[in-house]
Amino acid sequence: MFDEVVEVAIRERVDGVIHCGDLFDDPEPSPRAFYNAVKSLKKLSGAGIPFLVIAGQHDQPKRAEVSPLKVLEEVGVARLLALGKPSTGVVNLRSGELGFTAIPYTPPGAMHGVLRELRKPDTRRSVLMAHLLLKELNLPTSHVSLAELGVSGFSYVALGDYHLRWSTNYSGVPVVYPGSTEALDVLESSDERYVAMVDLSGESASVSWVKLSRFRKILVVDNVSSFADLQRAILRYRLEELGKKPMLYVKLSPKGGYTSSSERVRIEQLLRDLVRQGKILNYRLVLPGVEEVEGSGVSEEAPPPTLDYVVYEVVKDPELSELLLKIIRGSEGGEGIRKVIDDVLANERLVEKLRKVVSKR
Ligand SMILES: [Mn+2]
Repeated sequence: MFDEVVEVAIRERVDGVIHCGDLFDDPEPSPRAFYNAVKSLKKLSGAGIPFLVIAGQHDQPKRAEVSPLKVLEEVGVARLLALGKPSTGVVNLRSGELGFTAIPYTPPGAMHGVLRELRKPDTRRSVLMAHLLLKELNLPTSHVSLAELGVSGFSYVALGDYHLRWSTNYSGVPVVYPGSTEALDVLESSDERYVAMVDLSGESASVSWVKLSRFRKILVVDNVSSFADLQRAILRYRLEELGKKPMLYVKLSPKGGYTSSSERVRIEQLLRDLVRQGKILNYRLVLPGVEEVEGSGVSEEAPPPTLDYVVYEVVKDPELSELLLKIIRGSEGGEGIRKVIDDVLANERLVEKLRKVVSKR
């Protein structure tokens, strides 16, 4: 986790830590997230190591709110190099001057204008920091190539936005996505997280990797067809032995006994209990019929959700979502709507549930 990055920085006595955006996952972080960030960054500044950061889209507040990075700068634990538009300048590190050009998250439409006006620093060594997805990553949301970015002349190119480790060398300049320090999605459930150690003392930059160990794991439980299935899988994972509460990603099998509502209710209950008991951080339950997310890359565009998924996400209750789906499909000419309503009225427990949902609105 980020705290471990700070420990590495202090242990390795680095000159500075650079972060290329999305330090926070939310432009309005929780007090807990703020507290953790300030606590870690204070250790860093206490050790005389500057923290240089640019904004990702998650650090850029919508409307006229204050960016959380601005708050960190105000309390003196970060230096915000670029928030809404690019900047070029020089920072003084223990080892001397470091020139920088910083490109915060920029909407695709504005990117080419930004690149045309980009200036390079006039220093012996310099870093290009940018929050963007390179075309070279081959993602549907990529829109800038290394050639368009114009990396020649920089000593090092530090990139953010892509959550997995990726690096290349472009006409002698190392170009690096170190990846996120935490996995945020099941697509990133690779078991490896790194920080890049960059040495700019020589003629050309050299990069080495430090592997992190304390990141959060995402446990995937596939093909669950019954409550017992899930229970067994969870026992196998030995949750209490993992250093950090994991996230649990549970996929129900399309041909399981879970199709009886009571089985799904039990599965959900178990997952909620695990959260309440502090054994997992959260969970994601995927019902069959939800399109599989394909590929191993990270896409910011989720696949179009199915009706089942949308309804489930709204009510967060398997039994109620099944009922609503019946009603919706019944009105499309499937099972008669009258019969669905009669069934509901015959089920007192369900009527009570519905009453609660309605009274909450
Ligand atoms: Mn981003």
